[in-house]
Amino acid sequence: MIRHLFLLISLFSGLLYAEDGSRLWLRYTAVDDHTARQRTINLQHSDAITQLAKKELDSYWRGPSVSMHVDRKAAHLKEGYQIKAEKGRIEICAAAPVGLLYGAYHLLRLQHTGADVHSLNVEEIPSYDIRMLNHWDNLDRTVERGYAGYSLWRWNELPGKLSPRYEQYARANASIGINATVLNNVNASPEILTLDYILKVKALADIFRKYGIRVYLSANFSSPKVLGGLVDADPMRKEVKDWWKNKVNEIYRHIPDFGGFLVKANSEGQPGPQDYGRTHADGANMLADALRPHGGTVMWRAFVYNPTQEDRAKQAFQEFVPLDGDFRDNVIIQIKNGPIDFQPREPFTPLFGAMRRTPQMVEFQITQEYLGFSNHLVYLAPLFKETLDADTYCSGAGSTVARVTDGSIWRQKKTAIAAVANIGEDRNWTGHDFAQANWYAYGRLAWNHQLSASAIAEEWIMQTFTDSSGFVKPVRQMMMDSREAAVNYMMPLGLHHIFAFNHHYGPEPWGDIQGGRPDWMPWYYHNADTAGIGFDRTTNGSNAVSQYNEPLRSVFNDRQTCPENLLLWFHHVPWDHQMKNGRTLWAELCNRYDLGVQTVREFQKVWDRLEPFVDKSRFEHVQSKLKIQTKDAVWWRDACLLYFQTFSQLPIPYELERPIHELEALKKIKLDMKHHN
Ligand code: BDP
Repeated sequence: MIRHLFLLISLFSGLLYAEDGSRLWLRYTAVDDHTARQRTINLQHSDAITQLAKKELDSYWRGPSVSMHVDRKAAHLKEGYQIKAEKGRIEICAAAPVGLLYGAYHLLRLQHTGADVHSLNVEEIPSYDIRMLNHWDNLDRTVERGYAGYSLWRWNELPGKLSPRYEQYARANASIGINATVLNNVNASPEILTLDYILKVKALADIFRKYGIRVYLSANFSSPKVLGGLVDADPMRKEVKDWWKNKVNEIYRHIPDFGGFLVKANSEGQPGPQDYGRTHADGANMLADALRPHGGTVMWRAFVYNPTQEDRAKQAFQEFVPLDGDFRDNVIIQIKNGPIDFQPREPFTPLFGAMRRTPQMVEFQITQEYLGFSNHLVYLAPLFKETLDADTYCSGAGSTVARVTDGSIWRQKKTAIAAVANIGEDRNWTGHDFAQANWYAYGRLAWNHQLSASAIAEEWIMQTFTDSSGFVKPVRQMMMDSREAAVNYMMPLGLHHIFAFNHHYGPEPWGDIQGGRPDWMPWYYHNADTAGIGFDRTTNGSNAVSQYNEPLRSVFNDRQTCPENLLLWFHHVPWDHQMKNGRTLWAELCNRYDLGVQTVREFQKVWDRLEPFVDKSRFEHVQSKLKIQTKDAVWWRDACLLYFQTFSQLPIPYELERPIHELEALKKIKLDMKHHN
């Protein structure tokens, strides 16, 4: 009888929640009346955020009674919280209302990861003040580098009609501590700043506020010209400054907690202050002055480069370091983790720690522009951690990127971290069910950059799938291995940017467009010739190594000491160079590509064995994605090895799988993907 009942219930809940991934890691089930009567959720406050915290616990908390209170005196907690559990009661204390909401989600996370909640002594203080997602969403609802369908923001329906997904989005973010969102693409349309759009943005901001999330916008530097009809957008002209002040005031009239602007200026064809002979600081400060009275912030991007003779990897440093100290204190320089562009592996950008008097923040990319879109299973927390834990040596050993940006080395008025979102309108939000883990992991690391990638993977798996160790262990291992696997089958040993032009999906190491920008061409980066392969960034080459502090400069500069996973980033290396394991460079390159392929084949085996643990639809979804990933890995390996072999003139080691493609056939593949550069 009980068995039947159970079956019925699971059938029913199966109907309620088709396993389409839409519930993300928030797969809470409502408590029944009996459980609810066993405990109380106490709260003295009446504001919307704390009421929401109470509602979440009322609905889903199965543990002992909880009382929550805001203690303004506990300011050191910032948006964090303390949780104490003893003698059958739990207390959550926070300095800000949103801290209680985060505390509530902390308890629910413990509940769903099988933790003991009867004895707790937790204090959580977020690593960064602003924990932000950047959406590259256009106003026509296409998403630049987005692989999960159209934009969530239905601009044509806003502000009148509100999709239920806006609130679900906010809740998912709040559950991992994300408190800021930039709604539109950094390649910004000026239109976003028209009153029409401000009212649409306001409608979203009104929903997000209850979840502690502030809205920011990407601003097009030419807006005063395009929208205001001014003759130019010169940041030193009073008329231009006034235009921005009025615009900012108008925004705050509708959105009193508006966060500020994100700006891509003088980069890849975007307008900026340099169009008028002004500096990045002049441009950023003008916007900062307009935002200051309202407490707003400018995130000014350091992703700038021009098709000059100079190594692209050096340009951000060259442009920004001389401006150190010139920026207002409500400007933060937003710096991509690597000096080129979100590659499978890059060293950290040397700008981190090079500006002592300028607030800095990291920008990661969650959307997998260079990592197989939403087709490849690539868990990104190890990549994020690699950057955050990298030592810049800017203030002695231990000056990690995390510490340079979280205010612990140099004080910053506000600290921040950002990542380009992978979210779209797909039912499962991110295209690949496992890409949800990257959104999740980013949020968790933005909250606490000390967490380990493996621990985050584990809690995500338990909440998203099941807590059975027969499932958790192998899946965690697969996730932990996945980033290195992608590096191996795409660009091992420090290779970078050998993607197909434009869409960045498949391999195109031979890529060359007559008259095209060299810094968008694969050969610019791999430099393969009969002597060897790699980009010489040593003191004899482009000298990018000199932008790093000692001892890194010397370590990177010497082929013998350079970490092998960055060897071809910093060196042009002869094919017969002997690697640490005794293989030649050529043999090692072949081995790495092969290892990448073998690893994803292994993922297929791991996943197939786990079928009993997973619902049918998600099982099949991931299974079919793994097939694509394996095919792509073979494609990558064959394309790169066959092409590089035309230079090395050496056989692929005979113990390795043989290529199954012809180079000439691979060269003909042209995918129809509509994205620029
Ligand atoms: C590159 C993307 C391009 C973005 C640019 C950016 O290919 O679509 O506009 O970065 O970050 O990775 O501005």
